[in-house]
Amino acid sequence: MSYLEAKAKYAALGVDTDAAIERLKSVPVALHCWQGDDVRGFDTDPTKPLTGGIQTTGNYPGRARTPEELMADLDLVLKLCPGTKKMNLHASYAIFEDGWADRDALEPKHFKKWVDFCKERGLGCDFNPTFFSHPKANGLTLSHPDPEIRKFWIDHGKACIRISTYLAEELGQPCVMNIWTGDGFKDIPADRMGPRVRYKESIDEILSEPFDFNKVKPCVESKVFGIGVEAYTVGSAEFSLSYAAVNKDRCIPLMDNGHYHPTEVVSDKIPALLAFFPEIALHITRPIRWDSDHVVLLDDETKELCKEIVRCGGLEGSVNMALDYFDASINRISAWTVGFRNVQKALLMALVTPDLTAMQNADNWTEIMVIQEELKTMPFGEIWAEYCRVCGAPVDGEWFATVKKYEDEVLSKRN
Ligand code: RNT
Ligand code: ZN
Repeated sequence: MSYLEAKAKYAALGVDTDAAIERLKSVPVALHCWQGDDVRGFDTDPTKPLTGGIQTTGNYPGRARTPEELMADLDLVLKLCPGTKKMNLHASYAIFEDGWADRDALEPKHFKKWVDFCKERGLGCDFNPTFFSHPKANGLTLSHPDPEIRKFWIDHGKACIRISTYLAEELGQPCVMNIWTGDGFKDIPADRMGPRVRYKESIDEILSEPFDFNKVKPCVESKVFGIGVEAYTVGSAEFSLSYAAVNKDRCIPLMDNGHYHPTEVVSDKIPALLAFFPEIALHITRPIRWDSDHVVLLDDETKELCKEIVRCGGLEGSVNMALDYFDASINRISAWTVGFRNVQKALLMALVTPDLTAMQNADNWTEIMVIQEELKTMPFGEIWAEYCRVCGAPVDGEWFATVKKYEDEVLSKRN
């Protein structure tokens, strides 16, 4: 079957596939730099383990060890993925050209090379303060009872606001700045309230750093639990959502679909939040039994998530999309590419799904079921292939050989 034949099939359902392709092409999705090096970054000892309740597992050869290697790897991923990409950096990816600086002393100049990278490729850039993998991040950061430790991390947050402003201004696109900490306890706390009050006050202080909300979009990301912090998470769902609701003029809520109880789904939470917030942010990942951060697949929940984004008008700017996963057990370029392409696929699939709202309102559930089931065997692959061609990206079946070649020629030479 050709694209034209597939297009006609969708047209019979009232779907304009050309318009869907055209729409998706310009929607930015943020690509996380941290898949390339197992979330190690460049500012601390790379032999030290990740802390803060997150973990990468696996030891596949070829991890990027330097900014140059990470950028080269990213370049290949950018080429292999259709659609509009935006970079997503962590503060720990600072590049020190004239001496190391600790997290509380980071400056825009430490991200100049990333700005050059983004400019040359026409990319915007999102940003994340890094409240983990650091000697001062031992269990608690922004909610720590010691005012000096708290101040260190507040200063880090403020530095990150200034860096986010720099990224937004240099690149001419808003910078989503996500605040996530792994603050929490392994076992039943004696005091659940204290850390939360301190966390709230610390975020207040960070956000007292002046910024333009049209350029810098601070988010708070919630979490249910992390490895080593199983009993209590300071920035729980209720805490983070309430914080964002009360501070709507300068903060937006971020949902990571690995951060909820296993039967909860973020797809359903998107319209719930958009009924109250003009803007939300997402970390798209794949949890297996816990926040395992596996590569995003084209599974039912990814499709449903993207369907809600599209249905709720999220492509018009109310949903800031970012990927967030890290698998160290497979080729990292492939991990990045499969996940990014899958999000694009799920979004395109949603765009070529007929809107059945009128049927729902007429209580026509029988027909909704019939159509939804039949949609599953529509020739979507042809629409996807056309999208890849329009974007100048390889179609399915055409990109993996490039990754293999890069593995042989470049990645396998790293130790
Ligand atoms: C951790 C959060 C957080 C991180 C990144 C590296 O559970 O999902 O977003 O994955 O900031
Ligand atoms: Zn996340």
